[in-house]
Formats: sequence, structure tokens, C-alpha cells
Amino acid sequence: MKIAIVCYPTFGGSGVVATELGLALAERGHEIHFITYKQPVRLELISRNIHFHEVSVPEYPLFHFQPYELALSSKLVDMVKLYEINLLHVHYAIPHAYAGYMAKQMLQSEGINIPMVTTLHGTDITLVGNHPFYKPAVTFSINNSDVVTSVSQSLKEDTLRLFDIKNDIEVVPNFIDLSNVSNSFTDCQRDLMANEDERIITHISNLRPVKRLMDVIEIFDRIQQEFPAKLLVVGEGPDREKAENLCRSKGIQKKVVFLGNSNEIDKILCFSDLFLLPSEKESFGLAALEAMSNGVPVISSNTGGLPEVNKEGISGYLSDVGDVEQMARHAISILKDDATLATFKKQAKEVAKTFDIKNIIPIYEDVYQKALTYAT
Ligand code: GMT
Repeated sequence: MKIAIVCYPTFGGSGVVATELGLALAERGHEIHFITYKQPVRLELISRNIHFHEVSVPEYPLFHFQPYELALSSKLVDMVKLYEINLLHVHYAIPHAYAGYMAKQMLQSEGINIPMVTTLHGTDITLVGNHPFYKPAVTFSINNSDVVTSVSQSLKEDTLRLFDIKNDIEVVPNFIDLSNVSNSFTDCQRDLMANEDERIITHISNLRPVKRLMDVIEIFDRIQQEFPAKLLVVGEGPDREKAENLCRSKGIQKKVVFLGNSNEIDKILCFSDLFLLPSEKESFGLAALEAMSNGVPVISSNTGGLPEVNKEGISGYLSDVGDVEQMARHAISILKDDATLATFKKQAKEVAKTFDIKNIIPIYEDVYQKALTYAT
């Protein structure tokens, strides 16, 4: 099948999922066309089955806002015709589903029928899409997609609660390519980051308020009072400075390392002992799954789709949003001795296996078949 994938090319989870999906589909013989404004961060390989088409939006002084959706829908029309693409898979409703729908209509007027699958990722529904400025367009785009998928049951329920949806929504969980998870690091080089007696705690996100980075610092502060520990904060975002100030005011700045954005997530997770994700909202929590697949247990909030990923008492623990005392207690109970930590590490990896990409790709292939049938 020839599939156009539209996504955000940045470090966000939706872009990562779309890119990994495209790579896996290409390996299974599908021809994949990524259509976006920049080469996706995890797309290192362009090959015979993988193409990247950049959407450029020419600057024009008359436009106060440059019309990306217009450029994207035009690019989609051109690429579908040029490469005889069979299907559009758009990740993130805003503005991708909207632009995809416009492309579909333009192509229809030329006698070309192209189905569109829309995957909802969370922030497009719970944080942004729900805003009155966007809601009618998001509702319309979802209702006019041939198949709609969401990355968790919780996100499906949120979507049905917040929007007037006429379409069925199929839950297709996010996934991890376990064959890519590096067991190849014989030595994780943990001594680069911490002393031998220190536990390494990690948080990875875009450091936006929804991730509750201050809770991460509060939890770590309690952990480091019990035993030697380091906190690695990976990612860039608006809460970084506030978090750095909080660390200074607590006198723990030397124990907290802000690493910025990184392409070496597997390496960082390889030497991590615990992952913290106390988010306010999280439709799935791909970062938690990535941690678990590297054998890192997770302390998270119990919001959104997190209970579908992080299993209480097995891969880690879940608490109410903001309950940093309980999160710290749980963290300490996992880290307190090597045997308990080893058990949780093993269990985290086991739970991650249920999200192996091998189980999920065939579900997407079925979704595509369904969309092709509906659209004819
Ligand atoms: O979490 C973010 O800030 C990024 C956001 C995105 O759109 O990339 O992540 C969302 O999609 C991910 C991939 O499906 C999910 O794992 C995240 O849970 C979800 N984020 C939220 O719901 C806040």
C-alpha cells in the first residue's frame, strides 16, 4: 500500500509514534510518504520505501499568519497524484485532519477517492482541540475521517465526552519496537552521570506545565533525603527555568542535571533506575512506555491513559495528580534495595512487551483495509 503519513516532526510523542509506525510499515513492504514541514526527528533513514516531502509555506507580508493548512492540503493533493498514494494517515487532529479533509475533497473533484485515517493523540483533544476556537473544526474533521483511532481507551472516552462524535473510534495503543531497545549496551556508562552508590532518577518530557515538572523536583527532593541520588531531566520547555530555581532554593542543584533535548534516549534510560511522570493529563504516556521497555520502573500519576500503560505494583505505582508524598514513598519503596529494584525492572520490561510493535502494526493494517473499503 502507498501511505501518506502527516505528523508533527518534533520531539513530541505523536511525531515519534507516526515516525516509528511509518518505518515499521516500510519494513513490511509498504511505500511510506512522510508529509510535514521538517524531516521528523527520528527519521534517520530515507530509503526506497520511505520518502519525505517537505511542506514549505512561503512568507508573504500580507499574511499575518502563514497558512500552513493550505500549503499542507495542496502538498497532499500533489503528492497523492504524483505517487498514486492510496491512503492518508494523519496524526493529530489540528490542523492535520482538517487539511487532510480538504485534500480529500479537492482530489474527489478530480475523480480521485482517497480514504483518510485520523489518529488522536491527546493534546489535540484534551488541551487544544477542545478550545471553542477549534472545536467545530476538530469535530468536523473527526466526523469526516473514514476511520478514527485513539491511542488509549481513556482518550476515546474523553473524545466522546468532549465532542459530538458520530464516528466509531477504534483504540489502537501506542507501541514500542522492542527489537530496537538496546540490549547492546554492555556497559551503560552510568559512571558518566552518577557515582556508583547513587540511584539515577529520570524525567523526559517537553517540560510544559501539564507535565508537572515541579512535582518531579519535589518527589526527587524526598528521595535524595533517603539515599544518594541524581535526577536527570531530559527535554526543553517553558518550565525549565522555574524548575532550576526550585532546585537552587532547595539546595539540590548539584544533584539535578538538565540535559536538554536528546537523541540518546535509550542510552539515558539504560542507566536509569526510576522514571517519574506525574502529569496533570496524559492520554497514553509514551515516555513511560519507553522507560519500561528499557527496564525502568515508573512512578506516575493515575490520569488519562496512564493506568493502561503503567501497571500498579508491577511496572511501578500510580497516585493522584499532585500527591507528591505518596509518589515519593512509592519511589523509595522501589529504590530501597537492589533486589526490589531488580524485580520492578524485570516486571516493567515484561509489561512493556504487551505493547510490542509486532502486535500493533497488523491492527493498523486492518484499519487501513477498513478505510479503503469505507471510502469506495
Ligand atoms: O505530551 C505531550 O506534550 C506531547 C503530546 C503529543 O502530541 O505529541 O503527547 C500526546 O501524544 C503522545 C503519543 O500518542 C502520548 O503518549 C501523550 O500521552 C500525549 N500527551 C498528552 O496527552 C498530554
